[in-house]
Order: sequence, then structure tokens, then C-alpha cells
Amino acid sequence: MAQNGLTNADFSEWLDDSTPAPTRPYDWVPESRRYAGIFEEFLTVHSAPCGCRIERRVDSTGNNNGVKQDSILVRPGARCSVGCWLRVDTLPGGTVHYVSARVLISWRDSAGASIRTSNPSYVTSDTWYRQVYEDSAPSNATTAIIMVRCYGRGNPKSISGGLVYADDAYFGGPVSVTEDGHSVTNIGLRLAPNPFSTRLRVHCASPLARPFRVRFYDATGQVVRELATRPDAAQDVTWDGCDETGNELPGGIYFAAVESSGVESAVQKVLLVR
Ligand SMILES: [Ca+2]
Repeated sequence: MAQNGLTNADFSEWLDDSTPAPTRPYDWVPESRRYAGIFEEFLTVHSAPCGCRIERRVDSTGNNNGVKQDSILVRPGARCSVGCWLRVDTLPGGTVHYVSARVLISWRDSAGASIRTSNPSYVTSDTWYRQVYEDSAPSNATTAIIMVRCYGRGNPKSISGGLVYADDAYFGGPVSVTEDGHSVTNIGLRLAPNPFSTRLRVHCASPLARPFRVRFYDATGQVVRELATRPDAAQDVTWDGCDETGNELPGGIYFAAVESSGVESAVQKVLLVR
């Protein structure tokens, strides 16, 4: 089944971050701001309007970092592939490519512990290069972390400042199957604000999840409200905290799950405040 388990795979959505200045894209998290700056990139992109720029920060430890998405569901033993368009550049005034790039998979067990990492080769191309790497999920893997990283080169690595551009990341084959036979995948369900009191925005970033239907459950597992996108509307749905008959529901914990083309998202918790 062709899937893209990553959300905001084309880096088209960004979120203003708190201080310091760097911004980050929705659903991609900086591994460490100390060792790599993550920036929105408009000029050097593979697919408009924007991509991601990873700036390796010169540091005496020579650590390598970038952006990641974690808790991506995988089926143990499943054949998976990861890919990303990558391009290496130098800092302004630089004449040597001091950095390289790659996209990685870190396989995790049910406790979140690292099992092993799938390490493709380093990319040093200064033109766009599509890195694609295949591996099988370990038999005890339940989730994966996808990382796009910038690495120092040369010796010492501590002087290897430089830039990597990334765009159109991909992770295929992450679909898992629950005991009752449903396919479950991370289709990019985003709920905001959470907690909420009057308006909860439900957004699916994955193009695979359009159109979609979202169900809200109360703490006993009963469906209290079901909403669906309309073909002529934006691909967002807003829940007003009311049940099907328009009555305000009491404050408390609710659960949301999106279904699209027979594939369900992971369930997410919502706090309704009255
Ligand atoms: Ca893009």
C-alpha cells in the first residue's frame, strides 16, 4: 500500500516558534537547536512554495542534527522505504562543501527504545538528489522516527559549518493493522487549540487523507459527534463541542479519530474546557 506516513512532507507548512528566532515546520521537530538551525527556505527548494534549510552549527562536539518526526506507526517486519530530496551547500563565502546529508529511520519498540537505525549513505551533491532507502522494520518494531540530518565532514568536524536543503520527504509502508482488522496509519491529524472551549480545528496535513471524516468519542467510547469534509470546502473541520443534536457537551476528555478511504488515524486526546 502506497502511503506517506509523514505529515507536512513537502515542508509547505511552518509554525512560528518561540525564541530564539528559527522557525520550524509543523510536525517536524528540531533534534537539537544547539547543533542545527531549522529554517523555512524559499529560494532553494525542490517543490514550491518552500522547503527546509538545515544549518549545521559549529560546535566543539561535532554533533550532527536536523529535523525529525516520531511515533510513526509501523508494522513489525514490514518492508519500508524512506526518501527525501537533498541538496548540500556551503555557508556564504565557503568554497568547499563541508557538510553532507541523509535521511534516516530509527526503529523503536513498544517502550520507545531504539532497536537500530537504518543508515543510508551520505549525500554530498550540490544539486538536488533524491535519496531513497529501503529496509525492513525489525520484528519488535512498533514505531519509527524519521530524521533528515546535516553532518560535518573533514577533520576536525567541529569546524564543519554548512547548509543542507531538504524537501519532499517520504516514508512508505508504515501501515499497521489493529486486532479487529482496521488499517491504522499516521495521516497527519492535527487538533488545535487543545484544550479548547468553543472551536476545535481538525486538520489533516496528508493529501492521502482527503476527503476525511472525523469521529469524537467520550471517555466511555461512545461516538458523540461525527463531522466530515465537504468536497467544496477547505479540508478542515471545526467542532463546536456539541453533540449531534446541538447540545453542549460537558467539559472533559474526548477522543478524536479520522477515517479516510478506509484508513483510520491514530486516536488523539482532546480536552474540552467549560
Ligand atoms: Ca516544498
